[in-house]
Amino acid sequence: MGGMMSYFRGLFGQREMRILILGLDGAGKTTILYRLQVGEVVTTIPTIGFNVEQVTYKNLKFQVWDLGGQTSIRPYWRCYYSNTDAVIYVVDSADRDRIGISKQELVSMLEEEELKNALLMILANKQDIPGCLSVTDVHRALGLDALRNRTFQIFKTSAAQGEGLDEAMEWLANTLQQGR
Ligand code: G3D
Ligand code: MG
Repeated sequence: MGGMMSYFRGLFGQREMRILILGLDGAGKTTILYRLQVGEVVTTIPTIGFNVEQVTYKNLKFQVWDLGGQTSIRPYWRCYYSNTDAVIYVVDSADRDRIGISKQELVSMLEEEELKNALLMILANKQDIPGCLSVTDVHRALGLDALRNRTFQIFKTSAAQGEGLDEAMEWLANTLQQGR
């Protein structure tokens, strides 16, 4: 086992761990999923047509879909929320126009009862793009100071360049292990 999955070593052999990778379209979620390099990504289109990408590695299950857009399909997301151990919330730091929408989506997601015990890891992605929001800007724009009763951490990443993901995954794996 190589790369960043080695951080998760301590979690193998335990019960299934479910990790959701969420954020607006274009944030970099699919890129991150492939960066994990844990095997074949399977795309399914359940019920009324939103893509769910999934990859399973040992007892870790990563699932990805796009937030935002149609509110009519929102209730169907709930089917995927139960037993979630962690949410990786990906933000396009260069998309200043939609950071407000990204915040709204984050806030409504965190109101879901099924996610109340899930860890939250925020990735301020696309840090390689000149003029992007800094990690401090993203922190502020998402209103993270107002978060209560939530274990969370924010990291700056460039999924395209593979930067920052190691450190983030190390935090996630360690924090998941502590709460096990
Ligand atoms: P999504 O799955 O959240 O919708 P994707 O997002 O992973 O499909 O990424 C959307 C686009 O952003 C892709 O470009 C991808 O290569 C790019 N991208 C992802 N992460 C980064 C990053 O850290 N920096 C930069 N500069 N680009 C990134 P295309 O051109 O394929 O649409
Ligand atoms: Mg995608």
